[in-house]
Amino acid sequence: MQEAAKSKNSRIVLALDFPFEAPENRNKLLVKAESILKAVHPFICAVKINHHLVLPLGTFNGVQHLVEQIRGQGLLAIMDAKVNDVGATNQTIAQYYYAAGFDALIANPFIGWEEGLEPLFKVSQKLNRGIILLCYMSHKGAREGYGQTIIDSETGKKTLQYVSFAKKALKYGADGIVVGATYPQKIAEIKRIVGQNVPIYSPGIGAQGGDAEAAVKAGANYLIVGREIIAAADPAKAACQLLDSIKGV
Ligand code: O7M
Repeated sequence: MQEAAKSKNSRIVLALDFPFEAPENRNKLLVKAESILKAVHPFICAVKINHHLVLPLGTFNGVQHLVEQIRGQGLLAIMDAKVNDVGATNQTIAQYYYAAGFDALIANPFIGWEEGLEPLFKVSQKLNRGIILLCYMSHKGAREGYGQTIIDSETGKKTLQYVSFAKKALKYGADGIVVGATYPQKIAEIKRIVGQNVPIYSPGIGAQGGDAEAAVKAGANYLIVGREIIAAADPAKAACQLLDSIKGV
């Protein structure tokens, strides 16, 4: 990611999400995705694909073609599967996405290490791909899970769930963590824990109310941005303006 961000001079990860299309019209999504990519690729360093495209287009011969185009433009391709199952299942999910060419996968740390994340990290390290873990999500309900106070299973002490996840991301050697741009104070708090060792990916800019400059100032390394760019009348202009707003911050 560092290399891609440096060569593209951008820390924007495009969330290539589109609203629902009737299944019989799903090819429109591919056309839309290709046209956005063509317009926006000079202003971003990576693309994050979610169920919005995998469900209608499928993986092989579907998003795989997009992944090839993304990587062909010097960008990284991240699959936002929010992997959340038992280890053997996680491993198989990862193998399929990596076979389709994805560079990294997003996973949910609530599943824990043993027989959960461990097999996922193993297969990812073996194939030289990355794992990005959720730490504090951007929506309001995040406080019910990521924000709750827990008794840490290792220390027996009271702590906040997201503080525990940030420490675990460091311990596991995660390639990144996700912290909502809607909570810049939490970005700053988590940054103090992970330092420069685990990059922070921050979604929730614009449509969800988060501010790009505030997120970067608080310590976000990368911004995950969807509707602010994709739903704009001129996506390239929107991406360029967003990039300008965080240059030098
Ligand atoms: O910019 P938006 O709001 O149109 O899109 C944000 C994208 O980031 C969308 O793909 C969400 O699924 C994702 N996201 C969040 O919005 N909030 C989170 O807390 C986490 C993610 C995410 O990317 O998780 C990996």
